[in-house]
Amino acid sequence: MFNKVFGRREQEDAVRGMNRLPPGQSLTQKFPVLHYGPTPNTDLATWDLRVFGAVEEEVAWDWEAFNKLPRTKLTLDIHCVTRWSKFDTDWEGVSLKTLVDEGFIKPKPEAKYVIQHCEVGYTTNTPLDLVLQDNFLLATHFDGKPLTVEHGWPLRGVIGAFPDRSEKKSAYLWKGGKWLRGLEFRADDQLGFWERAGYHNEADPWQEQRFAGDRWF
Ligand SMILES: Nc1nc2c(c(=O)[nH]1)N[C@H]1C(S)=C(S)[C@@H](COP(=O)(O)O)O[C@H]1N2
Ligand SMILES: [Mo]
Repeated sequence: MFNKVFGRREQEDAVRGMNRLPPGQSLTQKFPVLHYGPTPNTDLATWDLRVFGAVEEEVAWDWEAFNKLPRTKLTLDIHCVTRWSKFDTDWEGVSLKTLVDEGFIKPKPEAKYVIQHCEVGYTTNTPLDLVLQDNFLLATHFDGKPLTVEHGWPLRGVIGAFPDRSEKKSAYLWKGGKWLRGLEFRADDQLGFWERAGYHNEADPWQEQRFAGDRWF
């Protein structure tokens, strides 16, 4: 939606005016790379996505099978807890909501949380009802192209806000795991990597839920 002739400040003022800039965030025109630890060397020949825990049937899709699942495109505003926000980002991949709605995944009645398990040990936890919203995607593509390795190729979780803010809940971007390999459904919550390190468990950018136990930043 933004013409390249507009500078960063003008774009930031525009999204603020549309109530799309969460408190304490600033607009970036770049796409920062942010993660802890090394970038994995993923081999698609041995890659799979494992769905396990509180589900009626555990499944593991290899890359070919994953790419036959129904696909979704969406545009999101994404917000990193380190205070950058990026607007109108285009993603393509597989919607967890679609997988559940169409019976590809059958959560058990007691399933209330999902842990994303990633290469090299990164995890992040979310309530099931959050990742069953339309604004969470298992993404293979960004901006019409396969993800780059540093942004999570071949598969990452992504959560953000719709440009019209019609989502019910949102979360900072750390709640989307890059290099995703597993989805664990659970009855009880279990803190993920940053959540154990003191980040807020809910992570709503509109409430500035950056760190656990703090109110002001
Ligand atoms: N596997 C993994 N996923 C991760 C992280 C990480 O350290 N490891 N960092 C998270 C954080 S804090 C952010 S802001 C986003 C950054 O995504 P990007 O590098 O594509 O901008 O990835 C999230 N997913
Ligand atoms: Mo982040």
